[in-house]
Amino acid sequence: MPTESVFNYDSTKHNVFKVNGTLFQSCTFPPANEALDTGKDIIQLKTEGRKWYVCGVADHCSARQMKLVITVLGNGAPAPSPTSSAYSTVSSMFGVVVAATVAITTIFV
Ligand SMILES: [Cu+2]
Repeated sequence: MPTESVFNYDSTKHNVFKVNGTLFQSCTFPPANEALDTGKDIIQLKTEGRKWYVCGVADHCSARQMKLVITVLGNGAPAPSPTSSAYSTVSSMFGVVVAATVAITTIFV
């Protein structure tokens, strides 16, 4: 069941790091060479559970809450975490489209 998330953003202004929950909370980034920076990054959501993503540019993560949690459900369908405080804030910066097998859902519009 192919499920993927597409991050659309201005690659001159932002990037995307996949991080764990601890790094997410503290806005700590992996090495720069692990950044996704094409402006249209496709991320495979193959395992269930929470996935954390942050922008590693300047203080976007800490100051602008440019961070995102995606919760992949057991049936393979991704769902945005409704409890994420980043939800509405990230929305204006990252345009994220999650394409599932049966539906294309736009979150963070
Ligand atoms: Cu950013």
